[in-house]
Amino acid sequence: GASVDPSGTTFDFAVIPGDGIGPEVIAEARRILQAVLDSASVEATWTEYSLGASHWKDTGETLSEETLERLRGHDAILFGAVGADPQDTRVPSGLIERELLLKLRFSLDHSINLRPARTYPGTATPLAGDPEIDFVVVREGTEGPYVGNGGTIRRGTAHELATEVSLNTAHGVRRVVADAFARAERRRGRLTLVHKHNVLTHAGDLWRRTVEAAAAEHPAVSWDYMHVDAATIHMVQDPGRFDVIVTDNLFGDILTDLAAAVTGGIGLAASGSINAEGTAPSMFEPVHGSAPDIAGQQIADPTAAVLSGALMLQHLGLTEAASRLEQAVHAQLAAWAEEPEGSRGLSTAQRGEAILSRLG
Ligand code: GGG
Repeated sequence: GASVDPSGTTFDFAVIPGDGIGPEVIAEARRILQAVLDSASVEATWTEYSLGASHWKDTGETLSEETLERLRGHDAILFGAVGADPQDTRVPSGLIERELLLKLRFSLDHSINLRPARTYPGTATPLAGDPEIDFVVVREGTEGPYVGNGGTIRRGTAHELATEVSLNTAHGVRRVVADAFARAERRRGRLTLVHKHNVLTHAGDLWRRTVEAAAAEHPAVSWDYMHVDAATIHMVQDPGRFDVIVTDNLFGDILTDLAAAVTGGIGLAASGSINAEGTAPSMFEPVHGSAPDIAGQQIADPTAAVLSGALMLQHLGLTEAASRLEQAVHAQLAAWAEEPEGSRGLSTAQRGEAILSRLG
């Protein structure tokens, strides 16, 4: 978002720590965010919401209309991770992801899923020559094949038929493409449309024409087109070529996992689910899940949650606070990179403490 003068404004945050390691990493993100906001003299209130698999087991609520309405009133949502332990057969598979996480993204019209992919000091990529990577994937968040536009007939028979129709609207494509061009303008001025328009000709045509129209309005941005299969190769062989990638919901889902892998892991991957028109709060969360296998042990890395907090500040126009926070993370990662043991053996809270100490 554009920079704002935060004096006299109180930011009203909702926090959903969730399940597993969610509460552990969010506790660190929250105290670091509070410190950054304090030193910028920005007032903030935090309202914690108990939601997730544990909450569902306790109360039967996945996400009620009443909770959704309360969430709508906040400026932004900081989200940890949700999901049941797969061993726990009491929680139906996918219930929490569908009825909480996807419901939030659809109900709050999170049309833009933002996932920066970058290397940090000391993070080893699995790629030859450890290249420096810094691109952002702008994934459409409310359309494509994820809308539940399908059905099944003759289920269980040899002639079963299932459809899952991808939905692409001019409005939906236009707003994500506009966001991506605006980001490219603020970055290195390059945009890549990723699709598969040689096969998915109808949706591909809409995406391509939309990008062409937007390009005419953003002459400072140069753009190219890449088939999604080619994009996976380039992301591994030459990721430095990308600046902003814009793509649909499904391709974006897959590409952002690949992007997290090539940049050195999911432990640092942050994301924002953004309401483009500002009609409901945007939500910021680490890409990682609830990791029930390591929950409660204080060994999870809170960095992705902290960096998601930085994205939240950036989105709210608190640009200086966001870059101070990012710089603190960089400085601490660089310091660990110089130490023989690095951050090995440090608890979640010790890692948070270390980043906090870099805020100066
Ligand atoms: N922060 C992302 C998130 O919570 N995603 C849901 C998810 O992946 N759940 C499955 C899991 O926690 O393993």
